[in-house]
Amino acid sequence: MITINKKRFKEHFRRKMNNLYAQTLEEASNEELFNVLCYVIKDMISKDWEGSRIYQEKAVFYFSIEFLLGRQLKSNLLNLGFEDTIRQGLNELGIDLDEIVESEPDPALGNGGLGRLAACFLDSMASVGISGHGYGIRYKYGLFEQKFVNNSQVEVPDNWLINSSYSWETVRPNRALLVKYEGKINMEKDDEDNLKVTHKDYIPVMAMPYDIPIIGYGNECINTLRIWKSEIPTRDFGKSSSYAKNQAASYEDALKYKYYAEEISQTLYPNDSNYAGQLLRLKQEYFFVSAGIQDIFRKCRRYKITTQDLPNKIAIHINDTHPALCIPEMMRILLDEEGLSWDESWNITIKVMSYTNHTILCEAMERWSEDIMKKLLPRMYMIIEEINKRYVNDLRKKGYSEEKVKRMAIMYDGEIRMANLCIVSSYSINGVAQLHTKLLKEEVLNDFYEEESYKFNNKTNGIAHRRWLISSNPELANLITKLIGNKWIKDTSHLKELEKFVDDENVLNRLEEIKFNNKVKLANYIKENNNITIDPNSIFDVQVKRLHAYKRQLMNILHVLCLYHEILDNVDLELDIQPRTFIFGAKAAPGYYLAKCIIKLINCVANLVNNDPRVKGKIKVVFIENYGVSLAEKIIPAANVSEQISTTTKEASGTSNMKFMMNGALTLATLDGANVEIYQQVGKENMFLFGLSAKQVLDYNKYGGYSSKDLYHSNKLLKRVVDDLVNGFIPGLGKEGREIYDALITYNDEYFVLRDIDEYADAQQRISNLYKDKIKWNKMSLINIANSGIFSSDRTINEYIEDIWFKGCDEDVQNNII
Ligand code: C3B
Repeated sequence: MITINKKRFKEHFRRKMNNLYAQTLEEASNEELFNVLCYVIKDMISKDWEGSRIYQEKAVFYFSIEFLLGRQLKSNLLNLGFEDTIRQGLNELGIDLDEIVESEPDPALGNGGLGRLAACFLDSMASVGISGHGYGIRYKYGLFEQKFVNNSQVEVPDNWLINSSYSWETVRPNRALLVKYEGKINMEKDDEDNLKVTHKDYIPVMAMPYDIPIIGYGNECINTLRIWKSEIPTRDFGKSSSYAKNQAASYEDALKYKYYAEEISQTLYPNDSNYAGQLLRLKQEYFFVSAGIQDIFRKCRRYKITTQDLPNKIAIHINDTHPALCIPEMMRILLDEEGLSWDESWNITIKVMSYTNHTILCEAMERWSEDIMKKLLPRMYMIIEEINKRYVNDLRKKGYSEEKVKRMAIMYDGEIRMANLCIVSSYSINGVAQLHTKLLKEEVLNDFYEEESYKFNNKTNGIAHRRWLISSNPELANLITKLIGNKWIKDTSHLKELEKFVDDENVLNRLEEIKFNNKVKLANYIKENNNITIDPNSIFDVQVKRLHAYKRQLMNILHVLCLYHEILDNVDLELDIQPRTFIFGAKAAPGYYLAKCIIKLINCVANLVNNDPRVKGKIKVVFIENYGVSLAEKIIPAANVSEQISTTTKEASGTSNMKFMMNGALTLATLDGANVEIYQQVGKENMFLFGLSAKQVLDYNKYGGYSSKDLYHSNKLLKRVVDDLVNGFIPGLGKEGREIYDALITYNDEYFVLRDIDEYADAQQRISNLYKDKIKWNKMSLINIANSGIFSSDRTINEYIEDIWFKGCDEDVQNNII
């Protein structure tokens, strides 16, 4: 058990400051104080961290191209149970823990939902106490920092490794590995007629591991997130390749080579749910996959795990298709290094791999050109080709039509479809919410589902409630513990016991007071950073997530424009409008023009509305710059309304919906993604539902019949706000307005904004009416909190463990192995 003693902590802290910086505490900056505290904590956990690396049980390796960790200090202190002692100790040294917390860099090694989910899963794997580790990339630059210049988004590099290092990480040069690109594959038979495969003339890149400890809550489990940095190989490694030797010949070539290697882990691709197909991305994907799989084999050899025993000892999880090359890379090692036959290698691989699909958006599906794969990763290409050949043969033997075979093939028309590769080569395929999984089974992956239905399952996403409630909303967490004890911290199903207090006015008032306090804190932040004064008595109506047309921030802002017109039209009547603050936070992918136009629109409408005295502060619009994990922790606890308004069928799950609910916000939603499951928990009387059903959207997509133009011409209010986009009504909005207008009218409104906006406005009106009845509102808020327990990622991870990782390969899969 890791324990702490205040006196010893203080001594340790002073000593560490002296060791690291040769200075006194008084001379130190907040950043230095953070670094020192971090090293002190690492010293304290080092024994347990070492211990957790010994595998007594099955180990899970979670491969993800993104891990959106957020700051670690507070959540580590919480999980270790050290916060109070350290706070007091530091206090006695004249140091404020909260200031140190704010000076920790926020590693943005992810874009949004997918990366944040991976981070929540790491927290939960450690907290439920399994040996579960992450493999990813140590990007030098994380997701860009967003600035607004003249109302438009400008991207600034996120130089989070200010002094080239991050205090939580430990670099392990003796565990560096080589990843091989390009070159030629030689196949020769040796004297005993065994096939020997060698990779010649490759370009070697060294993968340097950096380990970050992942600390479980209230247990001794400390797992590892290992992220790899790309470098030119050190001399020992260099010897192994003729390439490295030749490159050293000329200084210029050596520089080029350095660039080639280092570029790989230089920057995170800033695309969320959008496939760009660039060569560098494929290099990144193979880079961390190859290093990770080699690392796993090295560990297995060290612990004397035989290849046959691998499926009993390890589980490899492929988080979306970005790490799909895990499959051919594992095959490569089994075939070429371990000398196993194809069938033996395949049998092992398929029993180890599981895969999660995170989206049904067509534009997000990875498809690599065969030519690129062949040139960059010749051995991977060969293995994928063989998997495809066997699979297609098998399908043909079953007598399927050529049409169907074409749809299911891994390789088709010069492209490699990575989702198909994952489906064919894994024993488990899961979606991330009930509706999403249903759509995978019945629509997008229906061919595969009909073929191997037993592989498909659902794992509804979850969130690390320790970070998203206990750490970021301590007042609420304390109230909950006061009311129902602390069992809920380990097992969130206990939150249900809060329902006992649904008629307790004291509790409801306290709930309101806590929300108000959080709103004041957020209002202060917004005043300081955006110089906008907002009223904590107004409804805080929040939409924070990546900017994407399907998420429909556009519908939200068009509705604001409707309200603005209503106020102006009735300026003499003193409309009885419930004061509202519309809060947005969203980054757009730098190349996503429409999304950037929508950002500009929101900013321009904000300026217009906020500065018009006739509005009398009844509505305000705030777009908070640079939304990320740290900001989310401030914004979510302060929200009254959670906007989850995606076009039904398009949002696979959503996770901010769960965070808001757990913090007592009421959800305004379409029945999309995990909103459906929120609805199952609280019923329609405790949330605000509107919009097209999944079936209606699917039918429109299949059979047509939707005309946004007709709606525009038949609905005066709609026509008015859409025309505002192009008639100069919104100062500062130029050609961006036309772009949005075209998306809505000329291109028939792909995401049904105009179709849903009336119902959306009605739902908003219901919200305004209800907010007047504080008791009723607070009751609903309590019911939401009480029923949010199911959305803890501990629940999700336990399901992954039971149904996938520890259960292993189904008999059906085994019987069906091709
Ligand atoms: C996201 C989806 O868009 C969300 O609905 C989902 O909640 C999360 O993944 C987590 O499952 N997603 C993403 O952030 N990036 C992708 N490339 C694909 C999906």
